[in-house]
Amino acid sequence: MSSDSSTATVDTHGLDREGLHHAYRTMVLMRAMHDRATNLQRQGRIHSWLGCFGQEAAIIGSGLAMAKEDWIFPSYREHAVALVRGVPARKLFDHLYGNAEDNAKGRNLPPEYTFRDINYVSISAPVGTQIPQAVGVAMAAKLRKDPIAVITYFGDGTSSTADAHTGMNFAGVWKAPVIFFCQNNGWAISVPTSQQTAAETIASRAVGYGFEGLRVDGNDLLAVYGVTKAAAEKARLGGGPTLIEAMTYRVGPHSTSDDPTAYRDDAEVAPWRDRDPIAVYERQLAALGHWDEAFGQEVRAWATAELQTAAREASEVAQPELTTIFEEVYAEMPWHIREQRDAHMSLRAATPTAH
Ligand SMILES: Cc1ncc(C[n+]2csc(CCOP(=O)(O)OP(=O)(O)O)c2C)c(N)n1
Ligand SMILES: [Mg+2]
Repeated sequence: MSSDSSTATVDTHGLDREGLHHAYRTMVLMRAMHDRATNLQRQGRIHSWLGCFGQEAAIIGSGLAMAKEDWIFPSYREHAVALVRGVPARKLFDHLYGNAEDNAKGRNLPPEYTFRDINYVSISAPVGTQIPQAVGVAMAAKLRKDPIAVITYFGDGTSSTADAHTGMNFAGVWKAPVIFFCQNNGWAISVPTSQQTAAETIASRAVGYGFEGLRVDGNDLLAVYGVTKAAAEKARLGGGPTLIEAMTYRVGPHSTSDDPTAYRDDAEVAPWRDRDPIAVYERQLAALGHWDEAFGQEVRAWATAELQTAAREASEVAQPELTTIFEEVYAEMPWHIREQRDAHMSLRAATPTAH
């Protein structure tokens, strides 16, 4: 399914000019953030960075399709879903710096963002754990008769985990209002998608779980928006789960610890650069009369300035108090944690320079 401007008409699936531009700004911001955060990591200012270079359409198109009340169970590349749901870039940097204003107070690994006010739930490091969790929340919503949908994101590699099977099987049996959004980006670090499954597509697995599965051009924001919106509406109306396989490509490295030249040929990457999701979307917007080069430049300049300010401000915030590592796991601190905290405090008092 594609709504590229090379086809006769561009279907906006009901998005007005403001919504279209909001998606565009978020895409450009996310792309600029990739460069900014990579540089900060190389300078040793942040610990690590996992970007979504080349996957902005899949992430932002699907995120935009979800309603305010819906719940998001992301993997580690979907921070742009938080941006498109109104989280300021500054909050992403607070997390990357692990400063005192980071929602996780520096206690999570850098891609484990958490934004409670927009129902964006933090992941855990083992891939796939978010999938059964999302199904659980979807089931709870169904039992409570809350008319909401839940979306969970994962990659082609993660589609091979036991958690993916458990989550999808359970959701199919109980008709949970959940969308399984698989970003097939060609790679799971250095393992190609061809080694994940003998099935022709990941989407086809949905048949075995008793619900609908479909593939979408993951580099076409409007196509992704359209199918995700339809899946969310179906879920809210009691129609059960949908598996969406968004065909895209991880143009950048897996993370700042990865060097993809060690395991893939640049000839494989080149065609995807030509199908850059931002360029695809710009052509669509231009065909609708909502984009020209001057507007593109204005948005790029805005994004650069926005990120400079956000990164600077976050870098100036103090580190969290060390005692916060003992807090907020239990509503009331149990004795053994209190003992550890007190031992830690005495040690610090005795050796003030050692942490
Ligand atoms: C259970 C588990 N196994 C292995 C890892 C190490 N690991 C982290 S990311 C990753 C690749 C996942 O690939 P994919 O699901 O395709 O997502 P992508 O990185 O392409 O977005 C692996 C193997 C992990 N975090 N958890
Ligand atoms: Mg992958």
